[in-house]
Amino acid sequence: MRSRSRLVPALGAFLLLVLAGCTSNAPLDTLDPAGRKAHDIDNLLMFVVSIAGVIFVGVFGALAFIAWKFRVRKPGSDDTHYPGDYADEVFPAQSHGNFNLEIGWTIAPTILMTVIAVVSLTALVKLDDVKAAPPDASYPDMEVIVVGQQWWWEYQYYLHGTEGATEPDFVTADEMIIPVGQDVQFFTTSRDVIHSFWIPRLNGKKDAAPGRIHPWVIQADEVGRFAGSCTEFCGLSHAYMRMYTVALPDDQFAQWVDNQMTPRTPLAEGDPNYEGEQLFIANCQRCHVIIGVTERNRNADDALEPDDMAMYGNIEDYRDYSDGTFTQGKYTEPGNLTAGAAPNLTHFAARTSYAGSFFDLYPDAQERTEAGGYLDNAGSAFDRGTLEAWLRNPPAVKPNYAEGLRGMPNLNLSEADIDLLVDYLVSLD
Ligand code: HEC
Ligand SMILES: [Cu+2]
Repeated sequence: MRSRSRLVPALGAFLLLVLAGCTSNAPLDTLDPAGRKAHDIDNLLMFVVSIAGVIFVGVFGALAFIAWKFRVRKPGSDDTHYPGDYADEVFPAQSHGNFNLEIGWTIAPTILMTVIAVVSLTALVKLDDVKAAPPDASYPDMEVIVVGQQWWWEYQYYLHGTEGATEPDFVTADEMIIPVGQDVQFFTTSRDVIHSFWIPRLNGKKDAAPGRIHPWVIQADEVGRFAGSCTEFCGLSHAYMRMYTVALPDDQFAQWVDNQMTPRTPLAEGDPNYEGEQLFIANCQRCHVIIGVTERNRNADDALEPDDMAMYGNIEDYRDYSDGTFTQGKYTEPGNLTAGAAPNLTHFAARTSYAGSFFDLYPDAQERTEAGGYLDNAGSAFDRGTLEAWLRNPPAVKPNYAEGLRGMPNLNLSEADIDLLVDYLVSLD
């Protein structure tokens, strides 16, 4: 009775853990590889697991068999009777030492471990090759700098490589878009603490550390929207720091790039979103960039307010490192294109999720992308209520530390202003 009373809660806890793996809002599926590197990892896993599986079944099968076969029997059967303390128990013949058996169970595991080591090391060396294979792509030199920060990811696209470039061609957040089938060379880094970039269906994990640039490569076999998650504990909202990598057919990728490269023009008075844009300029441009609209881009030479600089506190630290430590890649300080510590919103409504991909802007995005319609946001219903809630009080829906310049603060906007801002934001396609 006592052992059962412990077993039930233990089993319950175990089942809950198993169930947690079934979450459908951001499936992190390591067993369903969809990229070159993920296949290499999966092959290694399957190889080791099948050997381990056979051994598991053998050992535990033998254990179960022996436990059953030599269970305590009623005395008086034909087995040898051991005249010890347990006079009523029946023991099998006892033996000590078996040369062949001992040699066997030394050599067999040694051979097995060697085989596993060779296969693992071969796979590791292969995985350690983080150079993109020569692509037959429309952007053969494209490189992306992936910047982790508390608690979202920024992507700086260099269509012609980082070498010699001073600024990325464009900057986006939350969702990294890649052309399907092709290797994309990217580099991870961080603005604050250590994060780790992980899209389980496409590749393993890569740390994003401040002051360092880590090369990494990603590729997807099929068109899709592949969920990921920050996988290095990075503070308060670590659990809500997610991302997607979206693989598009070549022509759609080019279309997406064209759109991202297009700056906005300030709206004319009388435009239905004119008021929303003015509210944005008044309330939001001290942190966010909209290319063509916000101050930082209209006059790049403008000195930033001290308040703004505070938002970039860690970038100063970063500069100190940047002289000696960097061997590859570039990292853009807040300038025309990077917003610093807040997402660039120039094409906010061209993404399908926001705030570290914790909220879906378009709830149908997953199925739509798989059906080839990632770019069709304009024709889909967006989740207005959640976006309103975000503007009403960000820390209430995604914990942050805005007073320490981590995350978006509550700006105490009126309901009317929130309405206008939401209309404006979803017009930024
Ligand atoms: C003090 C700086 C600051 C101000 C001012 C600010 N934001 Fe933000 N905003 C942030 C930060 C930081 C994030 C990223 C938060 C996260 O993902 O957890 C963010 C995220 C967002 C996002 C999600 C973007 C994405 O793609 O993930 C939207 C939308 C947004 N802000 C809109 C606004 C609007 C509208 C205003 C003005 C009313 C505004 N913000 C003012 C700092 C700011
Ligand atoms: Cu993180």
